Amino acid sequence: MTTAPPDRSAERSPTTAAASGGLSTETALRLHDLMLRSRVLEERLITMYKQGDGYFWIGGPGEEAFNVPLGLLVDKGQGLDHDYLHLHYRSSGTLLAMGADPIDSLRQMKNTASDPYSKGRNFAGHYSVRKWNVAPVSSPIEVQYSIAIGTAQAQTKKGTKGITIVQGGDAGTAEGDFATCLVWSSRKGRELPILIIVTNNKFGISTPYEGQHGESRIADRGKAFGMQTATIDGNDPETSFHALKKAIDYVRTERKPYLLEAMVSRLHGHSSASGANFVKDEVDCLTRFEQRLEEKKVLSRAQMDEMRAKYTQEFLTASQKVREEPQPKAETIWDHVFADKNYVGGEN
Ligand SMILES: Cc1ncc(C[n+]2csc(CCOP(=O)(O)OP(=O)(O)O)c2C)c(N)n1
Repeated sequence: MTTAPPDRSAERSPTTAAASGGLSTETALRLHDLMLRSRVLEERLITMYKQGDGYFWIGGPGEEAFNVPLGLLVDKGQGLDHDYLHLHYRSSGTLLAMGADPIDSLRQMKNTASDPYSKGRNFAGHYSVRKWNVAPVSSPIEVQYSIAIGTAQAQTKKGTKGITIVQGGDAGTAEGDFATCLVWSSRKGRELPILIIVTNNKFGISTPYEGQHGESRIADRGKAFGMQTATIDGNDPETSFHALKKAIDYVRTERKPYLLEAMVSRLHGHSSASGANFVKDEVDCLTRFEQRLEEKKVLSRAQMDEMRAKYTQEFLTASQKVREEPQPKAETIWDHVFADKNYVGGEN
């Protein structure tokens, strides 16, 4: 399968025209293509789960407008000179924007031996890519916030331009790991280059955000630690793109933490545990963005429908291929459990 979104810029009007507020037409098209691709990928994963080609689904429909710009803006690479990503289980848009092959997400859903993220061990959305510094996604929520301190400290010690980016949900910020991250990243004179992201979809599993938080904005908690903070509409790709760029530039240049809260939607509920059906009363970032692109005559409805049909067919074909791929062999059960080398220390 191809990983790079097709370049369709030549099909349309001047490429530098503002397609959507402050975004160039090229960027708007790139964001749209990746958001759509991520959405269709998640729909395929849900279908696979419902057809018995997987045991559990959890993923990112509703977070694309934020997660795709994030993937486009990171400094991708291996080692301390590049950015480290400690993501959560809704980060498919970020991975696709970084150039991940969507078929690999299907492989993880089907738990095939060819799954590059966990070799068939973990369930959907648990990405792990050493060559891009994507640390393994953890099922126990929010632990990534304390793990992220380690890569940020290593980057500081080595004096690199790389930064650490950590992301998790709103409910998990009630846990100690989040507080640990705030404390360790902001010690005076020893600040760490961490972009701390909270994607706030206003729910834990079934616990509503209202009633669980004394603060009205999670980002405000960073102020007590002297951090730069922002709360943004994460359903708007343009807002997200600019806010992420500003935050990433700040952390990279100042070598200090930044707490960014993005309000997002949860478009298929929490996971397969809550049915994974489409939720109609939440803002759909893709629908909203497509309406804007249509109004600005950047893309027609027919073009977008055609793209969706193409991706739907592409992922259906990919899921049929994955169904034929073997599961891990029983004798490999102890493989990939513990690291056999000090990879962070540079052993390869
Ligand atoms: C340490 C831990 N406690 C509880 C759970 C069960 N659990 C899984 S997802 C989830 C909700 C997390 O909500 P939030 O942090 O807001 O992220 P969201 O899933 O909404 O993106 C919970 C409680 C878990 N996986 N790990």
